[in-house]
Amino acid sequence: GMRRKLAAGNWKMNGTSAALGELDMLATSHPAPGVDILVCPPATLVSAAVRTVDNRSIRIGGQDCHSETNGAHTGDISAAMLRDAGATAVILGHSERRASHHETSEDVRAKARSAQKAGLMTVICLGESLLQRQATNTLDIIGAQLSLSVPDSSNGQNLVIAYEPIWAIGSGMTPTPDQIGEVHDFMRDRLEQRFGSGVGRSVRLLYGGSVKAANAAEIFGISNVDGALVGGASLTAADFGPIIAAL
Ligand code: G2H
Repeated sequence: GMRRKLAAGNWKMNGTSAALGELDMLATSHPAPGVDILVCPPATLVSAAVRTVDNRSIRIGGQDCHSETNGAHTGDISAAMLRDAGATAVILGHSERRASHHETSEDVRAKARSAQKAGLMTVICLGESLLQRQATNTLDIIGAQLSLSVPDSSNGQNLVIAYEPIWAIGSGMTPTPDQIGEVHDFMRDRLEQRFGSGVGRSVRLLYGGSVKAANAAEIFGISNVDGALVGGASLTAADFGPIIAAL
């Protein structure tokens, strides 16, 4: 197809410089010519991670950024700073940030606009809670998050969407292939409606939430699933490598 597969690793708040050895091993043992690999370590490791991969086929990204370029925002980092450190991507709107840092979809869109302007590929996360799914309005939730979180400046190169049902994150529970396919088909339709079929069809749609080697091949076989956003199983080359190989 026209969309290159993408395996994205989200290290969350895990990893000190010792973890760079895993990245080096991943780059050495899993050259995956037909697919894209993105690793998003904590911000403290971005520069060192860029040096570690040393232009081998892994891109490095951040896990969040501020919507402004600089200023009085203690503790925050900007998209331009990530870019300056060598990152080429950033995860935005992860449910852990929406929950713990009260990020709204409007916040996520402002961050994404700034990140795309700085030349970063944005991996925008969305997903429903268990309560929302039980109330059977999953597609309404996803539709609203998608339209509010994605900026107009998006295209197939600077936008990736990750569907991460909150109840599947770090829980070991994964949705059925039909449940994943329903949401991914819906997101594809919405993107084509908004951006036209050319751009809409070129945006990559990742699934995220308890992806591991044992379920990766089945998930990658679902229509409109172009890869995965992987948390826990992206921390070691031994776990992440087989997931990449299943793409
Ligand atoms: C969802 C996912 C990565 P995990 O948060 O973003 O984490 O694979 O550990 O469920």
